[in-house]
Amino acid sequence: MQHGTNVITLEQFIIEQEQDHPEAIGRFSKILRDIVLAARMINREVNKAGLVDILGLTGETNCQGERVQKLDIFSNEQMMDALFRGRMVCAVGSEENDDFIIDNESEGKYVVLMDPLDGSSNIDVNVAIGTIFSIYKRKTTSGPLTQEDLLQPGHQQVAAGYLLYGSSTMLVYTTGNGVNGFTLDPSIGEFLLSHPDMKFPEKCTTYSVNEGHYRDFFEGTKEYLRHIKRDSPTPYSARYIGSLVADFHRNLLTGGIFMYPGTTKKPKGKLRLNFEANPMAFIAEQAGGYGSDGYQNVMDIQPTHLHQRTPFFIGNKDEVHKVESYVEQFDKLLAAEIVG
Ligand code: AHM
Ligand code: MG
Repeated sequence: MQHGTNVITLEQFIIEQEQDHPEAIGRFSKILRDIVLAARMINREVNKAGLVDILGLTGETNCQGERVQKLDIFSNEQMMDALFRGRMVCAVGSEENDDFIIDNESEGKYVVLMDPLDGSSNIDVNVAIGTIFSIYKRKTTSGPLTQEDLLQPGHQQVAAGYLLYGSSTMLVYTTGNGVNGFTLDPSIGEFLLSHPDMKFPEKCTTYSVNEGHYRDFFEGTKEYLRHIKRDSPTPYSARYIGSLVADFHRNLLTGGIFMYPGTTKKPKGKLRLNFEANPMAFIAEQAGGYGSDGYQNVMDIQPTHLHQRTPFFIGNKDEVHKVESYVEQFDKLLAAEIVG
């Protein structure tokens, strides 16, 4: 479609997508709008986090025994409120809640999984953080929700995206028709299409991993890391922010691989399959990249519980396949302990 101006707002873009792909987009564009509304509120609080008393620990711990910060709770509440108010969703699974929150009254057909504020250790040091979301359509058509509705493999996602609260605020999302990025123009309060049809650059130039854990990595990961440092004609750059959204986003723009591997202490690593790995893998795939647990596409894993963790390798497709080949060679016998 032709535009008289170069500026396309998110709202205009959504409307055009609905017209061009009515079968693919359907009603979940309403959910996208609800998420963006919540994200604007989160963004506002993130921007003044250093100024107001919302910064700091509540003293509580989340269901996985990790410390919870006030902004996490605020973000979770904003997302929950916006999603349930919109009435398009019947259940939401959040990194901040032990179990799914289910609205039995809702006629909504969608299930949302989210990490309302990812990279929480970076909040109080003014480093980029993000919100990650993943949208599924319920499988059953009526009656109470079943496990089949709630815990679907990632390749069933109908949409996924993230908000990045960085030096500028961005929304990057896919509905299965490529990946598009929007930057918030704070002067008019609108997200504007700034990164149409995002694709990983051909060359992988960066690796991102918390290498402080190197001694605990399994041999396949260690050998891959030795390989890229030893054999690469041009050295890779090491870049690690410690916020998945920010690390992934940089690699998507510049070419790179992000890794959160399993370790001898935590064979399944740290990241969550449903809230972090699957949505990022869907976005990566739509941008020509790939997300793996070292053995398989993470989106092929049938989740068995909401807070399931997985080792995670994501970025340029060939590079992630390269990691898989090292895992295959060195860590094959560990698969039973790690996979799924
Ligand atoms: P969180 O959901 O508690 O914020 O943890 C997830 C974050 C990711 O954004 C990031 O990739 C990872 O934890 C960093 O972990 P580490 O500090 O162990 O390197
Ligand atoms: Mg997280």
